[in-house]
Amino acid sequence: MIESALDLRTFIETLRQRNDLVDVETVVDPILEAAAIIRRVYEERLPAPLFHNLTGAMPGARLLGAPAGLLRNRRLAYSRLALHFGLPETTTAPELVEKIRSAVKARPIDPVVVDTGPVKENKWIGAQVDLNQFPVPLLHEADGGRYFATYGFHVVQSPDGTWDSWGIGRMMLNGRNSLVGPAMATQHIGQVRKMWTDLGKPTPWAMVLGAPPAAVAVAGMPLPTGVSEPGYIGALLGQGLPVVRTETNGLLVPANAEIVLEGEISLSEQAMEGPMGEYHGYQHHQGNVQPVFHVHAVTFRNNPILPICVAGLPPEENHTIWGTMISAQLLDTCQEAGLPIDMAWCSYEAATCWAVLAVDPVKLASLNTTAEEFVHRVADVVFGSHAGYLIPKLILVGNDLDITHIDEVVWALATRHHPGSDHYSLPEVRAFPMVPYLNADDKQRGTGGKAIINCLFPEQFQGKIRAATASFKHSYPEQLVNQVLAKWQDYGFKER
Ligand SMILES: Cc1cc2nc3c(=O)[nH]c(=O)nc-3n(C[C@H](O)[C@H](O)[C@H](O)COP(=O)(O)O)c2cc1C
Ligand SMILES: [Mn+2]
Repeated sequence: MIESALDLRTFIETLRQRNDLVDVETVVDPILEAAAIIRRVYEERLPAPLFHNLTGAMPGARLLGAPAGLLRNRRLAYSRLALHFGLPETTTAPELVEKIRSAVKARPIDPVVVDTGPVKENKWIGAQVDLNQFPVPLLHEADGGRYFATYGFHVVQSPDGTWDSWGIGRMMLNGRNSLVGPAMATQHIGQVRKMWTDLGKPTPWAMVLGAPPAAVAVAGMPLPTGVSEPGYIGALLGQGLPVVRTETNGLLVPANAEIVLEGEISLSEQAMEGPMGEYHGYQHHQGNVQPVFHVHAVTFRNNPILPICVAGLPPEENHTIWGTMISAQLLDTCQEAGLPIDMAWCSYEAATCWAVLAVDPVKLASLNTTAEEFVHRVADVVFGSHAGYLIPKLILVGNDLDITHIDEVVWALATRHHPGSDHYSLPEVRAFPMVPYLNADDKQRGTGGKAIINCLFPEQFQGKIRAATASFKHSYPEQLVNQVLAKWQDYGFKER
């Protein structure tokens, strides 16, 4: 199954064999119609659509929707996401987080440079470039333009060649050979761009679409500054990713990507971008000016497949990919700092606007700390990190709960959190400006809107419990629980 992590077409074939893909042969308009279908697919948790016939696009060009959408069957809910990492269909959320985090500890494996690959099957250089030939979708009626990239990643390199940064970022069409999109100063693309700008040069840049699924997922992971995503992808897969050089600027890109755009981020040219329906579930009314990206060459596979994410209400890839990758990174950051955290999870239902941290109460008690002191330590560690900066709210709960089950988190919030003493608002902490509830003041100051919501009972800081849980798992002797499970069908129930 590792082949599915390494190649989008193998990934698609695996989904097809699992009946988790619909080949849409009917003519579909990339202007709104494809996106509306994909939106319904996310919300109803249906198989991923592969559109084969798109109005206005060159023959053979295809769109893939909901590449990491969830499934309706609870046992298989994460299977499309898990396939990005070559993991089995029944992989659980904690198993996903553990797999992703395990690579943080592994030695990076550099990509392997090969002479050529499928991405070189077609080449447009200079004046041949015409992005309009691809089925560039309009994703929401109120969007400011058509989005070429919603599930592709930027490739940039620091001028000294020591840091390769691969990061997912949206890109709106700005004509036949240019795009426009954010390069936020706090994201690595913005940091690398500043290094080039300080030298007075435009940033050499490429955008990879239809990359190996594991590579896309890692490009959506806020690894610490200076860490190169390609080496991390190698560590995750246990082998170096095959890469080729671009035609014009010497950057390295996956050899079997579907489409690679290459060129530069202009030094100072800007254009209007957006608005776009976004990950938090809202559509703002106005766009912003953003840097222009010039495309000097395009290489692509025959019958190229452009994967897209139609952002909005969960669950879509900003939750299933971004949220899961952030969860793994937060867990690692907490454990590296010696915090007694067993698990971290950005509940998909919270649209990547909160993370839940599961605290080991035994280790917590051994720290001999107070709630106030502990909360501020967690805030320093998490909100001070590259990944934690993106998340506005943290919820602390005991590890007796499975924090990947939203019903257990809701129960803890309702029953363990004292609104008078357990809510910590942190007005001085740096704000992530995309958070929708921030007000004009917060945005002006660049701080505020962050909180820690403590759902640990005061006794837990002294190693005591206030009350035990009344449930199937907690209220009966273990031996009886096992016996009941073993005899489940004998009682007359159909399933265990
Ligand atoms: C589907 C998807 C879309 C995303 N879109 C954007 C985006 O438009 N802008 C952005 O800054 N981050 C976006 N992200 C999040 C970044 O990819 C993520 O924060 C990543 O860590 C950025 O790379 P960096 O940490 O190397 O800066 C998106 C993530 C996913 C999974
Ligand atoms: Mn990075």
